[in-house]
Amino acid sequence: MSVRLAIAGISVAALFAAALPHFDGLVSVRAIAHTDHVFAAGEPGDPKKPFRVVEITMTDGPGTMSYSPDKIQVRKGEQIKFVLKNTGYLPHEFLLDSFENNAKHKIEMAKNPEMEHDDPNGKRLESKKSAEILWRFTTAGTFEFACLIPGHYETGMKGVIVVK
Ligand SMILES: [Cu+2]
Repeated sequence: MSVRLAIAGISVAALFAAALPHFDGLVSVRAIAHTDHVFAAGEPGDPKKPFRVVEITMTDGPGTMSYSPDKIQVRKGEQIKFVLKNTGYLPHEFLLDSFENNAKHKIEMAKNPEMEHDDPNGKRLESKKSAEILWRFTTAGTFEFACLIPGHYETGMKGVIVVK
């Protein structure tokens, strides 16, 4: 009996030892797939602190796709609650990042068009759906929000946020 328990103890330890490196591997692969963030445009907001609401509508029609508004100005340190509404017929996304990160991410999306986003700085919305992102802009600069579903950015789904 005691021998059997000892064997069980060893196998459990071995299982943990084997599982841990795999777990680390999975975490880092996911981080890479979701574009090496450290967020460029600031950080996820704190719902207990004041925020300003900015509603952004995503639309599509014959030969057009856009956000309205597509230019937003915020103060450095300000929190914005983005209320995103997809009034179009297609799915759209809103990814808030640096121009550089969005450009890299766009290449990844071209390889994996069905990549879906539900991140602190990005959402994918089906037609007629809405979602919210609360964000604190901690860094001055010009940032971008974009839909990286193949073809959408080129058709006009991009906008600019100036943080001063
Ligand atoms: Cu789109």
